[in-house]
Amino acid sequence: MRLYLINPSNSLVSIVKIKESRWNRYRVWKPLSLMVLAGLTPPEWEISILDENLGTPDYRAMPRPDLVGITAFTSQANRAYEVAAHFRRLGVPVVMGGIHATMCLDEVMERVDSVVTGEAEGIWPQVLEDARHGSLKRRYDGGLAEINDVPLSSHDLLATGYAFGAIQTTRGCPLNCTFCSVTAFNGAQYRHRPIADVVREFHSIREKHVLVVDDNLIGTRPEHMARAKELFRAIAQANLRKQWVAQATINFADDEELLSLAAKAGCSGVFIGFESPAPEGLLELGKKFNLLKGRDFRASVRRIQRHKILVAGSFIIGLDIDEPGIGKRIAEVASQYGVDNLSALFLTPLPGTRLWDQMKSEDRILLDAFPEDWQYYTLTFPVARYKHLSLDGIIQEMISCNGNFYSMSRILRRICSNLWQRRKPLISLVGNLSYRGNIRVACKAYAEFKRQRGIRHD
Ligand code: B12
Ligand code: SF4
Repeated sequence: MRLYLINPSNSLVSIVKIKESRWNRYRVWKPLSLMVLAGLTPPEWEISILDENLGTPDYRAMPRPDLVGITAFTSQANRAYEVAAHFRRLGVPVVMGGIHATMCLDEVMERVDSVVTGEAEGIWPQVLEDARHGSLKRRYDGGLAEINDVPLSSHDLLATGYAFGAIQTTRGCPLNCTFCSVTAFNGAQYRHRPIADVVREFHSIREKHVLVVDDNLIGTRPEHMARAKELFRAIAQANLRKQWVAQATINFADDEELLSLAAKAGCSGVFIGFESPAPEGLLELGKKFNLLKGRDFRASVRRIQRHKILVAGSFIIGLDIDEPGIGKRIAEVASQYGVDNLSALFLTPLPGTRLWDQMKSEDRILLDAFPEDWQYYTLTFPVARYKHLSLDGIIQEMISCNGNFYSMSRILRRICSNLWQRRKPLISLVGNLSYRGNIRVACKAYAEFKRQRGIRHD
């Protein structure tokens, strides 16, 4: 039995455009969901994982599979349907799962043979068994998986072509920010995998650099942090010689022992969601957590960096409180905080989020010709009506934000400070040049987006 597991690409996503900016090579990440599915698949299936981010396979030249499984974020849904249509025309049954299938069940049901909602661990073997007997059901629901039963992913199936491996150690987030789908999809309870499993899986990853995909590796409560410390101790003891990056909330900065253990375990960088330079912005996004303890963000960033861990900060443009000038303000604030990289994203109502419900009820979702318009739900295009910013206006804010933060003079200043503090100047340089290179790619994409939508410069 031959199984294809496919990660569809979205050609509008700049980080997969390696030809246009070679630095993007370092930012194409492995589709971990498909490696998890492969790990759950019994040996009688011959599995190929096809990641279109590395180039579109010539499906017509490939042997006919018995089953196709497709994963998709919302931004990949369009392409997922094209791939599904191709295989269905050949009479091959297609199953789709992942975040988009879960949040937009009806739309997906119309376009594939079977949909799996929720996490796959508890249900995938059943789906395969039914497929083998030609009795696939239209819908399966995996719900939330029993985290102790998450098997080791099949990392060997996607061994080349990536700068980073990928691993997951926890699922779920209690914070439920308005714009984020994680709480809706993975639940509010913070669930962690057994540490021994994580260490064993780390061993099976060939890449020296690894992305820990957890939404918040350290959690929010003291017991979460105690577990993170235990994990870091175990990774350090295993002497894996890996460098890894992860996502965390800003409280990562509050515990010296945690930081020191993370660094010893190989943590080289952390993505932190600062989201808005204004406290009212954080309240609007439901991220009150960042406001706790009257935090000094600059001092927090410094504390992390002292352990030679790079900090990438993420901010959102397009909040109801955001007015013209917000792009430059974010660039200034991110520079003041001292982050090594800035990732600015457009406020985007993703299906299943509180923001989606709110914007839908206020009739503010502008790009709503679905499924075609899903391709723009990459957080790198404006898709809604923003309170104080027109579509052209918000695009100009984004260009100003990135142009400002990634000006050559600012990059040089950051790299000098990295050199001075012996904090991975080379990695920081690659990150900065990758973002800078993508400004050009983004401007081209905005011009095309505006042309298609008939938007004129304000
Ligand atoms: C790692 C990650 C990335 C990596 C992607 C790596 C990759 N190639 O997959 C990078 C950094 C590139 C990335 C990019 C983006 N991401 Co992202 N990302 C994540 C993150 C943090 C983890 C994903 C992951 O690997 N999880 C671990 C695996 C095991 O879980 P899983 O994917 O959910 O898979 C399970 C189930 O969904 C199911 N399943 C999944 N696929 C399938 C398929 C079948 C057939 C079956 C049966 C089951 C099944 O089974 C799996 C096991 O239980 C998630 C948050 C999250 N917690 O999921 C956000 C998340 C998926 N990203 C999100 C977004 C918005 C994006 C971007 C659009 C914007 C951005 N800048 O972040 C881009 C677009 C990428 C694109 N190509 O279009 C949103 C997606 C929401 C949505 N409705 O689409 C999420 C949920 C975060 C959020 N804030 O809401 N992302
Ligand atoms: S943005 Fe981060 S902190 Fe907020 S709900 Fe999502 S994962 Fe949790």
